[in-house]
Amino acid sequence: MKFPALPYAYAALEPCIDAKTVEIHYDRHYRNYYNNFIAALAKDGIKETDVPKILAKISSYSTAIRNNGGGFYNHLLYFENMSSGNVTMPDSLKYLFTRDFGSPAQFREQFVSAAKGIFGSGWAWLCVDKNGKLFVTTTPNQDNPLMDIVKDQGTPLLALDVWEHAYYLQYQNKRADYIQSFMSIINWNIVLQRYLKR
Ligand code: MN3
Repeated sequence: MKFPALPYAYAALEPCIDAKTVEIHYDRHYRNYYNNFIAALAKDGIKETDVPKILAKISSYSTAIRNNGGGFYNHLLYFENMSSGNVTMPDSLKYLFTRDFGSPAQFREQFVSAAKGIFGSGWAWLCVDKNGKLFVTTTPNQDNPLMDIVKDQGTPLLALDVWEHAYYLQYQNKRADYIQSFMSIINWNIVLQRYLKR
């Protein structure tokens, strides 16, 4: 398992997320989760290398694997589902948002309000459930919707990191502004690909 390359330059998300924040977040926080995950797997002699499979049975693994495996996987999704270009929402996603939330705008409202409502550190998610229905949920710390310990389980399509390290340099306490900026740099093609590949 290699540490994934960042799919764009550090400055690519400016002005929504500044280069220094992306650099520290990717190269220190994310890399630490990756290194600690690999170390925790080795310590417990775990041979399984399929990360979603590990997460799906996280209740039978150590806390170090839960925190760092979650941290690794969540950041993989997060950095991948942002883009420097303005990616327009594919019609098929508009259809799904209309079917399951009422409209793309109503999806957006639910997602933003869920993200704003997280107390402390955590993640906001757009997921798809076993029946193909989309839903919005949140998880604390580095938990995620693949884990067998969370209430709302599903396959993540969109990940938003609301830990302070994701925005504090640029936005300080203004989490709502960071969330609004994030909404304008979503790579909708990746979101759709994840839906189709699930
Ligand atoms: Mn983070």
